[in-house]
Formats: sequence, C-alpha cells, structure tokens
Amino acid sequence: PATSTASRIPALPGLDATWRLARDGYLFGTRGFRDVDADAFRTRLLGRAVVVARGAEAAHVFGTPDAFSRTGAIPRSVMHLLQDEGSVQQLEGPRHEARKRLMLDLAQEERGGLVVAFREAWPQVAAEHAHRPVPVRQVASLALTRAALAWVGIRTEPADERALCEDFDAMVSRAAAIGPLNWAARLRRRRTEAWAREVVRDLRRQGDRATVAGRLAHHTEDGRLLDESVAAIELLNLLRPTVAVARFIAFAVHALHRHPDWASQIRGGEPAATRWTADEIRRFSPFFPMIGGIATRPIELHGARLAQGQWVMLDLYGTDHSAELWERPDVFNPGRFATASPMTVVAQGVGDPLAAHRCPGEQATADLLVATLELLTQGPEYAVPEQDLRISLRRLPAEPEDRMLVVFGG
Ligand code: MYR
Repeated sequence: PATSTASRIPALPGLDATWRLARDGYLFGTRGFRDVDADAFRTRLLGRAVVVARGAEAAHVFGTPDAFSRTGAIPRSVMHLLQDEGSVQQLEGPRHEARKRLMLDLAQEERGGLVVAFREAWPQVAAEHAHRPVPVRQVASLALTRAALAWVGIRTEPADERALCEDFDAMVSRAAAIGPLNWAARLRRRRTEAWAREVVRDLRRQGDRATVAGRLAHHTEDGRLLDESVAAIELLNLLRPTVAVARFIAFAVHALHRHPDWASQIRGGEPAATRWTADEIRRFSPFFPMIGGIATRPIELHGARLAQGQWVMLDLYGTDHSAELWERPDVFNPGRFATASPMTVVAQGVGDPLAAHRCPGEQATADLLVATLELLTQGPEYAVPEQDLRISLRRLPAEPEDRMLVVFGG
C-alpha cells in the first residue's frame, strides 16, 4: 500500500520554508540539513509539501529511470523560461528516451564541432571588447552564441547574433525571478521561439538533413516529423544551455585568479591538470541549485517510504559540497579528480543521461571548459582589475559581485 512514512524524515521548524529559500539561496538545503542534523528534511514551499534531500542515496534514487516525473515539479515561471511544454525535459518513458537519444546524438556526439567553433570565436570576441573592463560573461556569452550558431549550421547577421545572445542570457538570468523581470524574459523567449520556428521551416524547405539543426528539424518520432513548435523548442534547448556555459566560464576566470598554482600548471600544458580543473569548476561553482521531481510510485529514501505523488527536491549544490561524497568539499582542489570520477559531480543532474534527465551537454560543457582554461592561459591576454570578487550564494543564479570584470589586450 502506498502509505507514506515520510514522517521519519525530520521536518524543518516552521510551517513553510519559502522565506528561507529567499534568504539562503544556494545554501537553502545545506542550512536546513544542518538544522535537522540529517541529509533530508520535510517542509513546505509556496504552501506545498516537499522533501529536500542531498547525498549519494538521494542522487541514486533521483536518477532511477522514471521514478520521478518532472511535470509540475518546478514552478511554471522557471519551466517556461528553461524548458517549455513538449520539450525533452517534460517527457518520460519511451518518448523521453527517443527524444533524448536525438539530443545526445547532437549535443554529445557532435560536440567536437562546437569546441572548434568556440576556440575560433573566443579571440574574435575578446578583440571586439578589448581595452575596457568587461564582465567575462558578456564576452563568453557572445563567443558561445557565435560558436553554437556556427556549430548547428545557422547563419545570422551580427545584430541578430547579439539579440539572440541577450535573449538566451535573459532566459537563464531571469529563471528564478518572479513577476515583471520573469515576464519580460518570457516575452523575449516568445520572440526567440518565433525565430526558431522560422529556422525550422527554412531547414525543412531546404531539405537540410546534414547540419545539426537540419538533423533536428528532420527528426521523426513514430514516422512523423516533430511538431514545428516542438522542434523550435528543442533547437533552443541546444542553444540556450550552451550560452549558459558562460556562467561557468566566469567562475573559471575567478578560479584561475584565486589559484595561480593551477593556472600555471594549465599554462604549462598539463592536460590532466586542465581536465581536473574543469571538473572542479563544475563541482565547486554555484550553478543549478536544485532539481525537482514528483514520485511516480512509492519510493524508499533514508529508510522512509515516500508516497506516489510526493514532491522531492534534490539539492545539487549541497550534494556537490557534501562531506559524504567529497573530502574537504569547501576547498577548491582539482587534484581530487586524480581519483574521483567526474560523473560524481551532479551540477548538471543525476543518473544515466539517456534514461534520466541528466544534461545531454555535460561532456560538451567539460570540453568547453577545458578549451576555456587553455584560452585563458595561452590565448588573448587579459588583466583582472581591482573589484569585489565575493560570490553571494543568495542570488539565483550566482555570479561574482562585480560580475568578474576583465580587460583584454592589456
Ligand atoms: C538551461 O538553460 O536549461 C540550463 C541552464 C543552467 C543555468 C544555471 C543557473 C540557473 C539558475 C536558475 C534557478 C532555477 C531555480 C530552480
């Protein structure tokens, strides 16, 4: 019987923890676990009962194929900016697997072309922004937009490229916002979706089955082309998260600045040091805070039985900083990856990327960060001006206080 023994999971004091989420941001889970002295707690968010958990067991349970449904598991304001209806993130079971195979074929198998395009775009964009302080994310987003468009095979005018870059950036920047800031980003998203539908129509008209975008436009499920708007949403799902890697790139600049020992190993051409630093940046930096799911069947967690329909959040940031999984988790130490597996990092989700909702672009992200670290140490020179380098974990998404300013070209 689906009786819940979730009561064995301690409850956070207080009726509703929404105010704590607003107060603590990325540390919402960590502070809650500390307060109840456990790796899971029960509470309410916006009045709705939720179990929040971190650690190996929770990550394993959460990554079990089809144990959780994503529909209705994150606020609609977040869902509309990052995923939208009909997208791969909203599918489950065989339909999810068919769509996810396509996304993996493109985002993972074809990632080499993306990295080549990014290496080409970075020095160009750095030169376009030289001799004045500029937030790294601005340079990185534009370089990634240019690279992503070239990679999928879409030609655009420079003005359109800049507008698209700002649209993608807004979708992520405003994902956690409520009210007007979120709505404004949603309007921008509608415009971008209209652009993507037009691209899909063109690709179909031209019969392009060769480029990454062309393959997506001609992908069939049950013998039928994807609905034009769904194909457009999936095209945005290739482009938007690629541009979001700019957030990790800002943290990469921050890390090299704070850890000159690792910077000099990377500059010396140590491939292992470079790869480990890329993975440590993904583990250490505040990126996607938590993921949510609705149990599709009764689930065992920490000896408790969660009923079907239970809303559960997995604290990604807390898991990547948990002492259960990581030695001295709050120390930035790429050397840990001499023995640790990068798959243990959950910044981009958990489980098997094909069967679960883990990010299909995780390998691409790691490769882009390796390229970034090489470009930062061996590519166009830059200086880091005096600024506030603190990173507030209250803000979702997080970034350095002064937005990690750099000056390219001395
Ligand atoms: C995507 O574009 O689908 C992935 C982007 C990852 C960005 C990471 C930062 C996002 C923080 C937003 C908060 C969402 C609250 C659940």
